[in-house]
This record gives sequence, structure tokens and C-alpha cells, in this order.
Amino acid sequence: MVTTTDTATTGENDPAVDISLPRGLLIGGDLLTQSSGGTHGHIYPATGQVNATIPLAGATEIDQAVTAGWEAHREWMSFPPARRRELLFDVADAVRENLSQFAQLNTHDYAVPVSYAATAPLLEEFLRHFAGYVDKPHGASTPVSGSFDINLIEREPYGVVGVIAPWNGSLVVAAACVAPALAAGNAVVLKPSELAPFAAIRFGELCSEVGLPAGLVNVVPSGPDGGAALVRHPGIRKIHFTGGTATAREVLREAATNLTPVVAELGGKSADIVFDDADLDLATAISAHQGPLMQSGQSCACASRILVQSSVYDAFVEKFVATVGAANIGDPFDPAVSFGPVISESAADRILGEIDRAVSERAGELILGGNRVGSDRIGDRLAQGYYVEPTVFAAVDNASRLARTETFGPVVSVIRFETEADAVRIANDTSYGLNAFVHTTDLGRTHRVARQLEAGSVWVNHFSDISPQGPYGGYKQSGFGRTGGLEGLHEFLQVKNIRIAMR
Ligand code: TXE
Repeated sequence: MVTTTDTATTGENDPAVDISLPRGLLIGGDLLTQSSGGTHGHIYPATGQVNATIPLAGATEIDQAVTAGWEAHREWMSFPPARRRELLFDVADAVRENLSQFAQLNTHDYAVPVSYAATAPLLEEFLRHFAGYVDKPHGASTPVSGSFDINLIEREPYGVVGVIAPWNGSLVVAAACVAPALAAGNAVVLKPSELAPFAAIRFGELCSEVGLPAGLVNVVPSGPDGGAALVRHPGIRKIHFTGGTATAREVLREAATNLTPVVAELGGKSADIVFDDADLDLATAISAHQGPLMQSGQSCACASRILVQSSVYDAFVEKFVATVGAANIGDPFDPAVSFGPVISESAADRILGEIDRAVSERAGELILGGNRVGSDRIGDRLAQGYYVEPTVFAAVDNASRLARTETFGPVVSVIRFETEADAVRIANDTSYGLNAFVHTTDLGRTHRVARQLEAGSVWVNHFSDISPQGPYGGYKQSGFGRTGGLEGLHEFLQVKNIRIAMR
């Protein structure tokens, strides 16, 4: 296996220059540094500087990866279940031995503060969880009326599946999708975004180093063209797509080529409901983290609409603004920093444009932030970085564009409500349905509200802490299908009924 890595050049005296950044296309166990898809100058969002030039997969490399996948799938399925299970545990062990490196690669990928970049433990957890399924029953048998026939219901792998990841969580997608896909018996072609290739490539390298069949996990960084080639490839039997709703429409059109089934994990505009009986300190801490601060609001699970009951509205807003305003903004490699830049110049421009539009449309009252972060706050070295202040609008109208479109940045809307029924109505008045957050100490209210919310995941007095035990996915335009749980495993298995006549 050829591994091509160079020392990062993330800017003068950057504390992270001592780490090598994996780049290339991992296909059939080899890391290719030449490709037909061109190259991409990967920019480190905190400095606006190119930290690596990466080759991108084109249709040629996608085809090579799918071919390698089918060979590897046949080899993988020839292994006894116990060996497949043990190899997945070995991958989990290797991930655990590289947690710090993965955190740093996440930060190199999309400048998430290194103190928040620990998604590799989740990857390890999902690998161990789904490895446990490998040698457990995947099927059943049932009687058929009027005969002694043997009627088997089997669940079989698809063969080779395509997994498309967004830039803001390639290891989370590897956890939620690659782990169950492998446990189900499939080979995987993982396409990370060109904006965040490094951690995904490293994961693919680990899979090879541990001894998984070459080509069982292929990692092919590319942009929309490579993604489209993957979706359209006739050798890909299922697609798991994680990304924006608009892109999902493109993916579904591409998948129509071969009627390839798709799971879509999309965006959200999640309501975060603070009732008058909530623990306000806890509600403030969770809402600040889950809203504008975590990944600078660049999360599908962002609590971007914060609904607060009238009687505690002023007290909550005061606490919330103080907490968000105190965020430590700076160098993502500084462990004390909790808030970093957004992903790109274009994202910063888009977000600031949405802020300006919300102000001009009087969507609400801008009470915190609203600007790019100046060098007076982050220093000259980061002055070219894509930093947008954590931004809070109060008294927002839920009918406004600000409250109805996914901003995907550090911008949240605080919305006042009177009754429990009002809260449920406002929370559900959105085209999305990914997450909802409820802050209350009333058990009856917890159950009443949770069951009325149109969202795939409802978190009560908790932030969005996904786990392999809990199926995660959207209602409405937040997508369909699930990751995690038995539902997440079954997304990578297809059902066959075998009936054997007994004469
Ligand atoms: O998504 P994009 P991004 C969502 C989040 C936001 C978006 C941001 O809500 O809307 O993702 O991530 C590839 N055919 N989630 O900007 O642009 C592209 O190269 C095939 C939800 O990355 O949609 C990238 O690899 N592929 C999620 C991937 O699609 C195409 C959690 C996503 O790109 C393509 C995290 C095409 N035509 C973010 N065009 C959740 N629900 O869990 C682009 N791509």
C-alpha cells in the first residue's frame, strides 16, 4: 500500500504543522495520488490558507472503487462471521489508538475546535456495537398456511453501497453508515466532501492496516461530479446520502438512473422549547451549545429556533446572551477555544447576507453579534479566517425567512410563546423535522409534547448525543431512512423470502 502524506502547511508557526495530512484516493487498498477528477486546494478555514492540495475522484476512480468493492465483498462474505466480527473489533481498537490524531485531522478538515473534534470515540462505539450483530440472526422462519413448507425470511447484504458524507462530520457518517454497512456484509465506497477529506482517508487507511480485505472500504474524496458518478454507477446497490436538502433532490434524480434506493439524512430547523418549569441554567447551557456554538451552528441538529415560554422569556434571554457572548473564539487548535470559523468564504458571505436580510425584513431584533469577527478579537494570524460572530435574534416571527430556512451557521432565533399548544404548533410549523429539544421538569408535559413533535429525534433536557442504540433520521424534508439502531443495520440489508416445499 502506498501512503502519500506531506507535512501540513497551515500557516506560519501553526501548532499543527507537525502532523502529516493524508491525501489521495484509497481504492483497493492503495492510496492513489493521481486522478481524473482534478485537484482541490483544501483551505484551512481558520486562516483562509491552503493546507493541502488533494486529488479528486472522477468517474474513472469511482468505477475502479466499485470494482474493487465487489471483489472485496465476495472475499468478506467468504470469511466466517466470527472473523468478520473480530476484524471490526480490530478496526475499533485501531480507532481508539488514534483518537488524538483523528481529532487533529477533523480540525485540519473543517476547523472545528479540537476540544470539540472528538468524533472518533463515536466511530469506535458504533464499530463495536455493529460488530456484535455480525453473528446474530439476520432472518426468521414462519409457518405458511395449509402446508409443512419451510418458509425462510433472510436478510442479505446489497453487495457494494455508496456512502456520501458532508464536510461537517465525515467520521460521524463513517460511524453511522460504514460500520453497519460492513457488519451487514457490504463493501463501501465512501465519498467525503472535498472540503473535509483527511479524517475519512485516515479511517480508510486504518481499515486496510488492520487487515480488512483490500477494497472493502474505499475512500474517494470528490465534489458533486464524483458524487453524481457514484450515485449513477450501476454497481452501486444502495446510496446513503448525508447533506443538504437541495443536494438530496439532485441525488434522487441521479439515483433514478438505476432506481438505486437512497437513505437521506438532511438538514433541519430544529425547535428548542424552554418551558416555564425548566431548569433555566441547564436549558441555557444546552441551548447555547446546541444552537449557535457547536461547530459554529454548522450542524444538521442545530437548535436554530429557540422557543421560550413568556413567563421566563426575559430571564432566559438574559442568561442565554451572556453565555453565547462569552464563547471563547479563536484558534481551533487551542484546547481552550470553543468557537471556530465557518467552513468557507462563501459560507461566511451567505450567513452574513442572511443576517442582513433578517435585519432589513425586521424578522426579529438583533440582540447579539451579526458581524465578522475582527482581528482585535482573534489576532492577525486568523484575521483571514472565516469567523462569523455568534448571532442571536430575539422576538422572531416564525413566518420569517430567518425562521424558515436552514442558515447552517452561528445564527439562532428566539421566539416567544404562551401555551404548551402554541409551542407545539410553532415547533411543527416548518418544512423540516430532524430534531426537537424540550426543556421541562414536568413528566406529563414531557410525554405530551414529545409525542406531538414532528421530528425524528426528540431530546428532553439533553443535547443531540447520538448513539448506536438510537435510530436517527428525519421527518418531512429532513429526509428518510435511519442510521443507528436495528433500523440502521436493516438499511444495509435486503430481504429475501425462501419457501421450500415439503412433499
Ligand atoms: O452538504 P452538501 P454540505 C446537512 C446540513 C447542511 C449540509 C451541509 O444540514 O444542509 O449537510 O453539508 C456531495 N450528487 N447535514 O455542505 O452540499 C458533496 O460533495 C452526489 C445533515 O457538505 O449537500 C458532499 O460530499 N453527491 C446531516 C455531500 O454531497 C453530491 C448532518 C453533501 O454536500 C452532489 C450534517 C450530487 N449532485 C450535515 N452534490 C444529518 N442529517 O445528519 C454534492 N454532493
